[in-house]
Amino acid sequence: MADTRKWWKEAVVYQIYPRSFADGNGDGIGDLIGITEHLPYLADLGVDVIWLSPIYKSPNDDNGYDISDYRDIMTEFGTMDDFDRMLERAHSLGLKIVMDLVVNHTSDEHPWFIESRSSRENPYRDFYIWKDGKDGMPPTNWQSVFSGSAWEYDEGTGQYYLHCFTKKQPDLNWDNEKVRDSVFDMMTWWCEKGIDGFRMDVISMISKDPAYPEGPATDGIYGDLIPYVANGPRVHEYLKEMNRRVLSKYDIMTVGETAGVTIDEAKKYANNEGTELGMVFHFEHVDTGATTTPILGKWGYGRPDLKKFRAIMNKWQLELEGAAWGSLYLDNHDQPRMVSRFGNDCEKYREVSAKMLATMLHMMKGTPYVYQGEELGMTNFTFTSVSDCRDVEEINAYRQYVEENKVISAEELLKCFSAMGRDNARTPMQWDDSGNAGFSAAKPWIPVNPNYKEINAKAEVSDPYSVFSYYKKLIRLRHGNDIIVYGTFEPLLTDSGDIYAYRRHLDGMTLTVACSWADHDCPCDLFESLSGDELISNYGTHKPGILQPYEARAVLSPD
Ligand code: TEU
Ligand code: CA
Repeated sequence: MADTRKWWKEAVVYQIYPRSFADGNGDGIGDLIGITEHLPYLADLGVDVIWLSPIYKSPNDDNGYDISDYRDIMTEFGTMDDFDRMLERAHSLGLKIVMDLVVNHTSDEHPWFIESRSSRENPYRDFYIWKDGKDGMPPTNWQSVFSGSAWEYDEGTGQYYLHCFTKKQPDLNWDNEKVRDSVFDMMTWWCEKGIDGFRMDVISMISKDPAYPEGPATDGIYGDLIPYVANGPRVHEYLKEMNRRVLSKYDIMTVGETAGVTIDEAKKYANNEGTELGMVFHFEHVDTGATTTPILGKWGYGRPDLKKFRAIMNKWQLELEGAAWGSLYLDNHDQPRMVSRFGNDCEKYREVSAKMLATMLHMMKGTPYVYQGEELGMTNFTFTSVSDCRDVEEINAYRQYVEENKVISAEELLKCFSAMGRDNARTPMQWDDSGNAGFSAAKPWIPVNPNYKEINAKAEVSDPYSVFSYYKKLIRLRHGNDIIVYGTFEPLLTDSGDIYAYRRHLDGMTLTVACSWADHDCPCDLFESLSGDELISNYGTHKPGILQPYEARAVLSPD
């Protein structure tokens, strides 16, 4: 089925991590007033949609991904009035607002869970997943994503509840239709408020394998839970029901964060018939990095290999064609900074490699996502003490691997955090070169990256050669050229160890894109015989037959 035109296919999305974006009331924590004040900055950048990481009432065990009231705002972020003002201001600037929908789990402080754990007979008992232990052990060997068992024993009622993430994030039981009714009511309530869509947190995990089998061993103590919780037997049934009962009634954008998704599954979640979600995030390309593996799991780091990375990206580009819509991202609040990881954040190459990666991504097919600070070329942070870390994933890993199992030294694990940790993306937005990077008058909740004096929005907005100005141009190009949105994808130079190149095709036109991942000149003759317009490049002058270090070019020409 051919691509039907949709506003969200033509859009560029900007992700805000509210805690770290802008502090409006001077307490060191970002908030809704801070966001509202900076909306003109986003309108200037030219993005269409803002995705807000969770802003609901939460005890913040996982920075808002643990919700205790879906219809209220986190105290630190402001009030529902602040939200309404922000939404109105955004709409008046032509910006849409997409909410993060976290419904695989709630907080253990959500009234549903408080009821559920109060007794086995409570009407809310079946809102969550409770099981008996096996010989004094948890029901299965599953390890939670954030270390330790995925099951927590509840003294009061003598059973275990499932939590795929922290023990303060109990999983909802989607097999219970009352859970689905409650979630769909809540979603309708937000849609009626006028929001423009949902990003759905780990929505691929809402249907569990009813057999609850043991997982394949991970580190000797625990087993992997992903095969039994991701893409489960009823997930598509539930999403179709959600679509029928809520999504189809509004002209909204939806994107599923689908942990463990394969291409075949993605074709179902984001099918072009529109019976489930608009698009999905997959993880294959951001899981390519680990060339050094001091310990298990995500903590292996090392520069990703272009060949592997390209093979994954190309496969998704080609296989989703005509079947489903994709999303394009390298950065988000769960990933290290892309310029540090895939580019080169040394002084000489930071800007040019950030622009190269942006070109590579924004000229592909799919809806691009820009994560706050990415448009400035913000970099990773160097963690030298666990006291600088705020992420529950890092803190738990430190406890498990350094303090308890002693499988890695503190120094080595901090190196892993500096390369791969989620806190890299969560340091405050760098607005200007004043104290705390202009993020807050008070001490920020998480350290500021000391490079804010050189890397900040104030300096970049007025500089036509900045990373910011380059993103502005990329976004404008997408809005003005259907070929960037709807053109088909053709891989080029698939054996090259240095250059990522491809073509896009639409209506007798060809867009040729080449991006160098190398810090030296590389031969490339793709542009020599083309007569067309250069849409964008991160270099002012070119060398014939050569791509210079991290050079990127996109040229539009007739077929
Ligand atoms: O992430 C879920 C997920 O599958 C991963 O991105 C995971 O968080 C990461 O690999 C850990 O390193 C979502 C949210 O984006 C994340 O911030 C939350 O912590 C998580 O769900 C639980 O809600
Ligand atoms: Ca604040």
